[in-house]
Amino acid sequence: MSDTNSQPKAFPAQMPREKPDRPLSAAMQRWYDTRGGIQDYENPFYTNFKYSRVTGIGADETTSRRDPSKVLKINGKYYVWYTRRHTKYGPVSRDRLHEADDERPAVDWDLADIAYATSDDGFQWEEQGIAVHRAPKGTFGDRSLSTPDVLAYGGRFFLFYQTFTTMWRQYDCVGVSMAWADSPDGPWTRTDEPVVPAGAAGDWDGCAVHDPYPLVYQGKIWLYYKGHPGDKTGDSLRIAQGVAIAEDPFGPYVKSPLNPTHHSGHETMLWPFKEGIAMLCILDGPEKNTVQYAPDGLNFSPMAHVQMPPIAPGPFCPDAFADNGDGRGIHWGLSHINPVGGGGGGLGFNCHILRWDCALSRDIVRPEFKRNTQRFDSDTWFQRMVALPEDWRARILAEQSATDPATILK
Ligand code: AAL
Repeated sequence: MSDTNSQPKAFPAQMPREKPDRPLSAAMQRWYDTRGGIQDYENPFYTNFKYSRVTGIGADETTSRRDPSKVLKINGKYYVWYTRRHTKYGPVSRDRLHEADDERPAVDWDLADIAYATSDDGFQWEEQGIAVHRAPKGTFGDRSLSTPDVLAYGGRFFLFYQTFTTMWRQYDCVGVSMAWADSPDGPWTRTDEPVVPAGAAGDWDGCAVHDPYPLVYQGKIWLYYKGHPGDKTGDSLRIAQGVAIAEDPFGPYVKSPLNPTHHSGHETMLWPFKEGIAMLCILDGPEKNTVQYAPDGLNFSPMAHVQMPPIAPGPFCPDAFADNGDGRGIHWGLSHINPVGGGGGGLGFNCHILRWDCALSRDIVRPEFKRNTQRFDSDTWFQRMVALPEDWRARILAEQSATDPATILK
């Protein structure tokens, strides 16, 4: 029997609200210091994501729909804008990019236009057609328009999107341009000139400005974006995020001296939260799969780890342009996913849009979303991207037999 008197005093079952004055491990200290020592269920930045199929812009044999914008609700209708590709051929595979031509897209978001859809309930959508067409051949923006997001400002609507001219370029190098309209139904006028160009060669965003994402904050337009330098080999910063700020939707957009404002994440998704800006960090970088918060819109810290976040999300964010210092959060949105077996090229490589719901709103209580119940079943573990590829097995067996020493017994 152990002598309880010789044991140090155990940590209490009831978590002290304040950081207790006692020896604490590094993890316990960090929990109190950086996240207030609160559990997921009381953390406003923690959520699960639950997914639903949508109609109208869901899986489609003939058309790719991807990169949905944030969702607006105008006159009782939800609106979303997205990349739409409808080509005779599917994208060529990544190692045969030179085979792309006027009919053969290089990638899924090549030879695309910006389309939009509306919905009464956010589940059943009706595609309304193309909002912004590619420019005529031989002019700026003639190759592809993709990855749009929307700003409502001064009684007008603005769409920002990646604008590819001539051929899709290696490393996805591209800048952003825009179109504007007096109504969300258009007609849209393309400005046909870069509004946020890529940086200079050697800069963190020297090749690409991707995923433009406008919010109104501190009296200005904050256009968050993802940038990358191009050459993805070596030690270069691969993917990071930054912001360019303007007083007028038409610009000029001045890149923040603090850029990159983040080293992690992929497609941008941010929303006003209290006096600051919250963001979902997905897919890439050391802080992937986190929800982050910046009280000043620039200096982000991880507030919660999440599982299986949407990979290309746009939230329903009614106060994205309100700039009232009292962001209410979000509770649903859209994203795209890759097709079954997708990853390569070819016909049938069509991304499609789905819906996600979550609990990141200050106005809706959803305890079910605050519990981590994600214990995935075998379909998940053995899907193509997760299972060990058959042709790796021989190599792994060779490595294993060459290197696995016997267990050291003591
Ligand atoms: C997405 C986005 C941008 C890229 C491509 C289409 O995940 O980051 O939009 O260019 O992939």
